[in-house]
Amino acid sequence: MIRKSAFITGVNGQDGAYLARFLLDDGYEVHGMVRRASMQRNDRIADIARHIHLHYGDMTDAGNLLRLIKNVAPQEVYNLAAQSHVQVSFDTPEYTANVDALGTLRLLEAIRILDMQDDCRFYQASSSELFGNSHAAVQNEQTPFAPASPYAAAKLYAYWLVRNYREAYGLHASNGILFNHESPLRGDEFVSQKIACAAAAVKRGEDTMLTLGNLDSRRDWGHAKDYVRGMWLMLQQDKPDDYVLATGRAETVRWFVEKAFECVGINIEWRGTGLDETGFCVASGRPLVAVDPRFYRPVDVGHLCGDASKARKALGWDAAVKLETMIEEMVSAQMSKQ
Ligand code: NDP
Ligand code: GDR
Repeated sequence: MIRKSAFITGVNGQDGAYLARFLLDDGYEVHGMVRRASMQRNDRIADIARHIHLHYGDMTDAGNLLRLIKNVAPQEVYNLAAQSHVQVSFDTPEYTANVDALGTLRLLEAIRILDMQDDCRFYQASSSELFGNSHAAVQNEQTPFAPASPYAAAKLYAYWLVRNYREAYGLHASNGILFNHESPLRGDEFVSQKIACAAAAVKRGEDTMLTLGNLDSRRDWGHAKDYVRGMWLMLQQDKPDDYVLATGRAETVRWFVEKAFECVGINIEWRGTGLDETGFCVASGRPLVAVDPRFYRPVDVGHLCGDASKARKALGWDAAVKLETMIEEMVSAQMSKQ
């Protein structure tokens, strides 16, 4: 039997690591692109690295991407590489645009120049950040976009390019408009992992204070392993399309803190408001959580909650992992780290 081949940019990121496992389990030949100067090295894929064909590359290097696509000749391309931190995009807007927007253009152009549009399917990691502050209570594929960061603006450019290459050149290219998804492999600088890490540290007896930005922000958090299955499903359809993947449930950052600390047997009580809001351990009275304006964004997206009806109907996709279960998994993974 001929094995299908897939090429994943950002293979050593959270989603890349889950997707690579998923595709290997399905019998794919998996190729992944990593940067020579990667900050996270290949820790997330250490256990499967020998089964993946790893290639050095960078989304800012068009010739490199062209050569990789030519040599690998994949049937499926998953474009997951990105400067993916929203707050960092305010500090590095041009770089974020270069990687997230122009990087996608370079990859699509490689496929077009090589005349591979009939042999290769393309997945683009689009984001619920496209909706920004659209003020819709629940967002779906029809909700107008209102990007509120350089990251979201760059992702919006990539989103439209994907639709344009689909219409102009007949490329099987799909956007997955994914709401937040987390896991024990989530980067330390994202709020879910930061909270899970702090809850475990307090449980271990460390003298630490969790400092956060906007506690009122509401997000629709799912589990990465459910979401990579959705990416794959999009590329198995006869026709390309754009799909929202979400759980349909939104909670605040404050709620996430309470649940994560409950996992280690600590109840949090909030006192004060705004910058003075502090989370105390109910049992000991010790302050454990404080607000630090350094983590405020110039503009924040206050409420994201997705409607994945289209993906449920067309792809048979659903978010299987319950939010509470995922938080327990993340805290427990942090507890087992020393
Ligand atoms: P991560 O930040 O965990 O991974 C990003 C990956 O991109 C890393 O492998 C990183 O490698 C790579 N990368 C960054 N810059 C470059 C570059 N210049 N050239 C090549 N590779 C690069 O993100 P996630 O796995 O969480 O997300 C995957 C994708 O999905 C991203 O595009 C993200 O924007 C998008 N997304 C994520 C959501 C989520 O909730 N997780 C929701 C919606 C969209 P390195 O080790 O070298 O830094
Ligand atoms: P997000 O995720 O910006 O939604 O982007 P993040 O976890 O960074 O923030 C979620 C919300 O929490 C608030 N927040 C904090 N965020 C961080 N990182 N650190 C803090 O200390 C903190 N305190 C409060 C934020 O203001 C925000 O409202 C993620 C990324 O994976 C993107 O790549 C992806 O596109 C979107 O999810 C969907």
